[in-house]
Amino acid sequence: MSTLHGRGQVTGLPRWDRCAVMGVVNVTPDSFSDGGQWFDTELAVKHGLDLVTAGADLVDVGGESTRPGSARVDEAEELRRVIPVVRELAAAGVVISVDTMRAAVAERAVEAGARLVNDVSGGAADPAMVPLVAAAGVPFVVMHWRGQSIDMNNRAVYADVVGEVVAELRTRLEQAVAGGIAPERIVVDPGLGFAKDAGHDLTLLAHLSALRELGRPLLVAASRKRFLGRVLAGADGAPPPARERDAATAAVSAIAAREGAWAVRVHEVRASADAVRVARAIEAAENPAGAL
Ligand code: PMM
Repeated sequence: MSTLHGRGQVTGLPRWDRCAVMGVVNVTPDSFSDGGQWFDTELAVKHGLDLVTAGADLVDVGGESTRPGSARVDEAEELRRVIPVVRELAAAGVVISVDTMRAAVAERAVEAGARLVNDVSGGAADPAMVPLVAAAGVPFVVMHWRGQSIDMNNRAVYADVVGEVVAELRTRLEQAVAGGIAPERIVVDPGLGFAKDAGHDLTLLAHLSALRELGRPLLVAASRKRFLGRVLAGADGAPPPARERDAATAAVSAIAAREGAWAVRVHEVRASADAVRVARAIEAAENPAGAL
């Protein structure tokens, strides 16, 4: 079944010999899965360090919730939440990614030590983002996005979700490259749950190899998302709470790693760190010559 023809490498980041694990620190009061838990600089920093101890290769720090229906936070508040956490974790030697749609936040985060800019809008929300990332020379995550979270569920309309997501991501990728970001610094992400219903997310996961046709490393961020709640729902149709979706998240991590994903983005790191190691061991058994 393997589609492992190399998961790719991202210039400007360490090279991992397996699917990497990106741990999430949401410095927000309202993220859907862990909102409020780390809404304090000291707690957020400690949580980031704990994620590294649990096996995270890099830590994604965000200060704005993107859950469906959420409104934007203002820039000053986003900076206040994110920058001290990025600075302290980077100073401790952690590879930091900043999850932001704002160029000003990305800029300050990079100055504070962030090494990757993770923009869920793929550069679409802020026209200053692509030029900033190009000038800073840092890697950039281009996620599939069809508009702000406040009304994104209305945009979950596709005739062919895989074909449309690939085509729309390709356009964003080309715009990022045209704006000066080196292709070898770009990661692509299908944006599970963003303008997608559970069926769309599952279909995309069933066709990860189509996304890899974009020729860039792939980030898969399934952690605790609604589609897992739907899959795990009991007979009454009620989904388990977000925090009870970590075993299912790790199952996706194993599958994504086997499908050649470059990284998985998860809230609970330990199980996914184990999952990507198991996938790596199977890969090594499959390709004893080590063609990664
Ligand atoms: N999802 C969320 C936040 N940031 N970044 C990327 N690259 N891909 C995603 O799918 C993504 C993201 C929302 O999840 P959270 O609020 O639970 O962190």
